[in-house]
Amino acid sequence: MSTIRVWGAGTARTLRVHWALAELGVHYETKPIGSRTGETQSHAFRALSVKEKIPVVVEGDLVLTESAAIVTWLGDRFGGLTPAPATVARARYYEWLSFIIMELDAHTLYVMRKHGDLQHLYGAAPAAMEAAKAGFEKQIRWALPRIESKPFLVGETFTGVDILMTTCLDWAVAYGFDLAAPLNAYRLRHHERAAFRSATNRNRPPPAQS
Ligand SMILES: N[C@@H](CCC(=O)N[C@@H](CS)C(=O)NCC(=O)O)C(=O)O
Repeated sequence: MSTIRVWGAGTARTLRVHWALAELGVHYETKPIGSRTGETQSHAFRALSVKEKIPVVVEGDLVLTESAAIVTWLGDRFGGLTPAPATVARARYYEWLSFIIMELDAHTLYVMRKHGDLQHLYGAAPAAMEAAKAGFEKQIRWALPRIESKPFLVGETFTGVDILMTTCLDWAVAYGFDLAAPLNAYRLRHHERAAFRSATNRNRPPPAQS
């Protein structure tokens, strides 16, 4: 079996991968390169992914990008974090995954990042910022009653979509959203997991060289 190597540290999306591996108890190596450091443009990294984005996971000949795909693959590969294929639980898992990645990550929080903190790269766009904020507030309404009524998003156990949701809710709090109490309680409860704590440590980027 080849050793798994995780490229990337320091962001909510890289945390997802470190957290999944910690939940699964898998030994792995890290290349803790950071975003916006120039390290994603190195020759070595571009040989893996011309997207120039972290996280990336390598195992033998397999090079896998996209945090949600990586978390799901790791769950399937090591037997945990994912419901069995072709079950209703798996359908619900994909429903949550698509919702979180599209409606909370890509269409709203990441738009706010691009036209907020990163506006020197992507341009200032106040109307896009407002629409993204309103979009998050509207979409999270779908999640609220589902999170209010049970401890995990799918079934009776912690799965990969709980990792994705917690990292998005943390991101929303960092952007100043005032989350409804059940959403806040959900994310803080998952912070108590031992795997979250050890993943947070491994997700720390190395100190900047002076
Ligand atoms: N959809 C991708 C997004 C990956 C992404 O945008 N990563 C950012 C950091 S969170 C990145 O590497 N940006 C390029 C850079 O900073 O050089 C995923 O979920 O993995």
